[in-house]
Amino acid sequence: MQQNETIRNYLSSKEAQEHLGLTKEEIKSSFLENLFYRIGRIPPLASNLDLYSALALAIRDRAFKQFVKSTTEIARKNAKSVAYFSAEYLPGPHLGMNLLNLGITTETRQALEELDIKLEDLLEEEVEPGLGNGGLGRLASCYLDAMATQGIPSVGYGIRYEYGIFKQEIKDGWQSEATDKWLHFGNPWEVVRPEIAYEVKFGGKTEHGQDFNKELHVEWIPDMKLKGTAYDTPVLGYKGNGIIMRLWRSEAIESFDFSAYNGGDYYRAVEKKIRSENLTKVLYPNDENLSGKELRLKQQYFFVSCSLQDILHLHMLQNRSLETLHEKFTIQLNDTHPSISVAELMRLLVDRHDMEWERAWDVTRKTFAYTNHTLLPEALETWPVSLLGHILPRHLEIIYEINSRFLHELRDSNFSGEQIASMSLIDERGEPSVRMAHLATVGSYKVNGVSALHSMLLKNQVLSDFASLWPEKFSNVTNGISYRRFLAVSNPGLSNLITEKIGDGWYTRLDDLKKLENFVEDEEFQQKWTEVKLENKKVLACYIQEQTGISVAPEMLFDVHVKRIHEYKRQHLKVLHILSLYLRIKSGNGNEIAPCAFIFGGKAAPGYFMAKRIIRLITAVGERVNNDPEVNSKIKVVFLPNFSVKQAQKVYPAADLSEQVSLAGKEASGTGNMKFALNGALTVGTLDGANVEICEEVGEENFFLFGLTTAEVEAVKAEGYRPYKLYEENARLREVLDFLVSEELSGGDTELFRPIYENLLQQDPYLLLKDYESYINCQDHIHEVWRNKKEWTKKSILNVANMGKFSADRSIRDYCEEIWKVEPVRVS
Ligand code: CRA
Repeated sequence: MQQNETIRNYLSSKEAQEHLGLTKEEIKSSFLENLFYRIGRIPPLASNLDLYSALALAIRDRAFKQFVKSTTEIARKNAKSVAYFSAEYLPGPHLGMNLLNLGITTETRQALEELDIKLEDLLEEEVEPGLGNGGLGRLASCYLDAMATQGIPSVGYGIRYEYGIFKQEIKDGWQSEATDKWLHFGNPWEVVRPEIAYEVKFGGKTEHGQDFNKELHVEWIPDMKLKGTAYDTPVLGYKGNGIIMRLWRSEAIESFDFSAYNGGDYYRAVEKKIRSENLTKVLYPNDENLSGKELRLKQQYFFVSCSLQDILHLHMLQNRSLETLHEKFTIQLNDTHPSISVAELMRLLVDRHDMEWERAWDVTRKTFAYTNHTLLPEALETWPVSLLGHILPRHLEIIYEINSRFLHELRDSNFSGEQIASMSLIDERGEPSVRMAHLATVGSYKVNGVSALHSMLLKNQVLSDFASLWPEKFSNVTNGISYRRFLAVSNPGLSNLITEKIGDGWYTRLDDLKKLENFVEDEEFQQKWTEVKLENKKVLACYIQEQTGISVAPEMLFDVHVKRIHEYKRQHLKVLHILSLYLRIKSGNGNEIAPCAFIFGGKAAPGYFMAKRIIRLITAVGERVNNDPEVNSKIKVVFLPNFSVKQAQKVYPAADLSEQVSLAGKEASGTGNMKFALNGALTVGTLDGANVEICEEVGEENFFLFGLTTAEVEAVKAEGYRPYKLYEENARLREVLDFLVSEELSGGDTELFRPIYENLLQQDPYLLLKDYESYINCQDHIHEVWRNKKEWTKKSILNVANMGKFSADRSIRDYCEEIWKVEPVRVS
């Protein structure tokens, strides 16, 4: 306590304030100091990487300072905190964001200029941590940013993968995967905390017996132990608080097995170390697809166990009993990946802290809340009972106990035998397995979906019986994004133009953007708006040229489809559209088509056959189109390799049209859709995920809607969908589909795209053929509107003006008010 007092006094002292180093001179001297003393270089000999690292270290220190201030205040108030449990994060580059959050971008640029260094060159040096697959990981990072900004006491817990999401290269038109060595040149943003480490056990058996007081006691005797060490990265809020992302790295408890070493068996001695470190080596690159691998379950348990032990430790520093845990902590489960937490917390409370089962269950159920991010059956996690029991024998017993009590409850209510079997935590059909979504639902006080439509479907379909049992448990929090990253930092042109008109209140007051509506008819403003977009398109065109060798004219309509490659996202529907244009131009009917660049980007899971074929299809279409002088002044096709947050920040500002064309009912929310619209792109989309709400906000007249609704999709499927019939009936569609297996497209190998062709004709699980006509007509309409530049610009302005709802700050407010009941703690 006395130490806290000292720290507090220091932090509020003049000396500490001065130490913030926010003037140009202070930034310069801190930068140089870091360059000399921590990097060991002088400017003339320093590489850009050295310079970047020195600047990053200088900024990181300021970021930690904000964190220390916030933490001191939170501790003083003993305030309730949020622990966000996520197996994935995609923070994106830190430097630009941290400069913005500290309010020192201009000062830093000037300080560097005086040393003949360009800030932009250093920003380019940063390698981002690719610790996630896509939307879910990026969402977690947007939420940390929003929690920090709003002063929500919070920590983001996760895994420090040594190799993040693979680096995608395109070789002969195919995706190839290379390891992502993001730590190769060091990571100036993190601090390792060797003293914050916890032991984690695996395997072995349990022994049930009595303790000294003759109480029943279970002992878990593992066959392997390792430790998790904390690596902290500060996450700054806008002009204020700081929180941390705490990632765990697995290590051997002892770095050498000395008994083996002394016996002369050196390799056996290091084997244990290597085995332990392997656990957090690599991220599983599957987005919305269960990997089912033992190592993946171990990773999940590892980070959950470290994080829960950390939380219990922190709780006990200030509180006397774990019975009040839920009053001081709420834990948000980011999908089911961390859902083994429910059993682990029970184990820690009951086995380690001797709490009675009922009491522990009450605390557990009041501590966790669960967000579901997908309804796709192949993404709903289940673990074979045999595998779970082998790795976590005690947890399996606990899950059985939870289940037996839960089923007992159900039997007392009016559920049928069939319903009870389908709600059970154990799926007994086939090989028995544990349904992680059920474990998370039963063990949480709240369950939410990520858009209004998705939450509704979750409640009415996937978890409908649970929703009828506990209606008050279910809610919706529509996803949101960080405006500061995806507009202020990544699109300075547009962001300055907006700020000139309405001030910079929009950085934190979401609805401020609405004021832009007052300028929608202002011709000068419209003019500037188009100029900014054109500038951004020029920058992207250069980047495309650099990365792919393809030249696109900035005046073309930039029609962009960037996201993970997945059949349900229907990148191949876009390809069918492009092929229809190609054939139209070739047959001399292309006059109505506006010059257009189709830009794709996104990674395919390495084992996902169809997704990889779709990439090959896009590159083949590109080769055909871009090299045909008859068409290439009208259309161009680009596949940008290695989509990442850093690359995304270049792409969104330059897009005219955002493709959000998933089959209705399949995309839980989407967040790319929000980032595009925030940067003034118009959306062509189905009524899926958050598209529904975006369309509502910006108005149907400013959104290009097409395709079936979820209800229509269900009806089509119920009737017995026959895609082949559509192929037979629609000559234009037939021509396009047949082109897929033509020699002309595949360069002679007509088998190359046959799997896609057959899939569409025989099953078409995502109803591309059904939505085709509606999509093509919508695209024709888009080209018509595009020709009226003024109309287009007005729609673009209105899109940005109405994006307030989709700020992550709003989402976090919703979580705080409706789920977490956590109050902000602000520092000055
Ligand atoms: N793949 C959904 O598919 C959603 C994000 C974040 C996803 C997206 O529609 O925007 O989550 N689901 O909520 C997911 O990861 C495990 O499920 C995604 O990113």
